[in-house]
Amino acid sequence: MRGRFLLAVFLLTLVVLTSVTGNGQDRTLILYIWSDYIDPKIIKDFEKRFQVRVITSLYESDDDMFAKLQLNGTKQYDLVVPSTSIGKRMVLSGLVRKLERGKLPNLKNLAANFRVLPGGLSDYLVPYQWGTMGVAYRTDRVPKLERSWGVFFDPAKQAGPFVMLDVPHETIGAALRYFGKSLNSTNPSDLKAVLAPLESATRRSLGFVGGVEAGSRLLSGSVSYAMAYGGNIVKLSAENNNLGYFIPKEGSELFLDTIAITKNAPHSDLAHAFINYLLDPRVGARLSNYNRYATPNAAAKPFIRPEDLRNPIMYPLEQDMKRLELIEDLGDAARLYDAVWTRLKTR
Ligand code: N2P
Repeated sequence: MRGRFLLAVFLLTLVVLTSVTGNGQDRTLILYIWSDYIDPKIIKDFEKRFQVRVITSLYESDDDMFAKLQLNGTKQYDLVVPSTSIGKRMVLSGLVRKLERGKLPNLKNLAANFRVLPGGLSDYLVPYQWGTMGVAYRTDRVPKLERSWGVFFDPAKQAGPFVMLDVPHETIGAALRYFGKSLNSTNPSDLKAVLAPLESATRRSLGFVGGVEAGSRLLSGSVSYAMAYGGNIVKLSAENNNLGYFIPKEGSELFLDTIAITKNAPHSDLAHAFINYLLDPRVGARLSNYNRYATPNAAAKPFIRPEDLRNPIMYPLEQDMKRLELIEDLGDAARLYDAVWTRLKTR
């Protein structure tokens, strides 16, 4: 009798405990994110404050993340950080879930121009960071590097060893801009036209690498220039003052990365709590102060390093803005890019 009573008390305690720890969800949160894209201190503080453990898993391109999520990853991860250039496909493929706005009161901190994303995407994606892709180079080696994508795509303009980004839309997009096309072109003849120059660049390059690796290659000096993400180069400049970065005269890419909750997130409540935490003004500032990418969070601006707000690599000047094009979702035309990519990878 006594044993049964104790068992009942034990079970009741268990029920009460699980309900206060969040709808039966265990206290773990699994974040799948681009490498080197969050201040580890943000994670530690969140863990402490919410009494949870955050597990991070890393990727180097939206394409890799998308493929992994399609392979049952929506149960494996709670949060992902897709660029809007793949956001629509993620929604249409059922990889992310609708946000519960009531759990995200800090959405009000977003700057007005980031509050509503086109195509109803704001129901799923929350702006995380924004920035540019361009050319990073060693100022001690190629101080006069021509401000043109030609340094990759025209053999006569090559000025030393280089690497390109291991991300189809970005690298093919750069070639499209060099030939005066939109980096979001879905016209098969544009893609056909850039194939040979891309093949030539691939042969002459030291290969395709992720953004973080591109930075390391520049630091080590194994390449003189590379396609790279601006914020990453600002960050590395603290270690080496021989790094430069520019937006080629033919124009380049502007990106908006977001954070989203996977369709079958095992810890959806915590995932909402994490997004809301990131949107706090001070936490949002910490994110940009670490990553050196621009913030979409208006309330975070007062806490951002003043010299960063003046840094044209992070917040492009008007003249650069004019040459930047938002990288957009290619939809079904992504297949055209994949076909080019396969040709480059299977030479
Ligand atoms: C972070 C890379 C930025 C991602 N390491 C660009 N979409």
